[in-house]
Amino acid sequence: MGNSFSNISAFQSLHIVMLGLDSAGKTTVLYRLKFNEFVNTVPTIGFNTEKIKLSNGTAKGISCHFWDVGGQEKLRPLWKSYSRCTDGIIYVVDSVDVDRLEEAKTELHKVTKFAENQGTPLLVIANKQDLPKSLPVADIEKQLALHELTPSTTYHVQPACAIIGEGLHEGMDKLYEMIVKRRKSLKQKKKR
Ligand SMILES: Nc1nc2c(ncn2[C@@H]2O[C@H](COP(=O)(O)OP(=O)(O)OP(=O)(O)O)[C@@H](O)[C@H]2O)c(=O)[nH]1
Ligand SMILES: [Mg+2]
Repeated sequence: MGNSFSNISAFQSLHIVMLGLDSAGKTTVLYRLKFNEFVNTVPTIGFNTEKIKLSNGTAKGISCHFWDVGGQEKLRPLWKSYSRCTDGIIYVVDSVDVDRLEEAKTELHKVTKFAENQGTPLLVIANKQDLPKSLPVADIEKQLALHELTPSTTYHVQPACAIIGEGLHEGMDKLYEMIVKRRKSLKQKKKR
């Protein structure tokens, strides 16, 4: 009772959208969180959706409705409607795919500029940290130019390996924390 997160009820579902270039690992993250085990994926044509009750960390017990949208170029026009008015955006990046970091940056900045996404908390998952040539989070943060995002966007960059699930619960805790803070500040603004 009474911790700083208690104003989001365990019965309330958070609406989370997961975006990122094709093959970044979004669907692997989704099923890792859902089943707590590795699930072999195929490229997503369209989207996957799952209701997941978080089972660990400070966000334990919180229900999330995840939308995992395919990242192939032809599917990216869908991102706008799927990210509209969500509680949080997860952006998954392949930490080894250095050649496409610029493309990942351009697509991310597009998403955060949509009017409906202003201020939506952002969790960047720097995925595939198990691979030897993976870039560290500081480099990913720099290459994605996260400091250039609109000032109202709060973000966190989480190193992770979706295959074994490392870093995912820490990342969800951070996202949850940002969502709670945003709700509090919106509530206070309404009161004024
Ligand atoms: N080594 C390693 N491979 C990973 C990791 N996460 C995902 N993969 C692999 O990356 C490939 C793509 O993963 P997906 O989860 O299908 O990628 P996606 O982002 O959903 O791709 P689209 O559906 O095309 O947008 C698969 O072969 C995964 O097994 C990770 O942390 N480490
Ligand atoms: Mg997928």
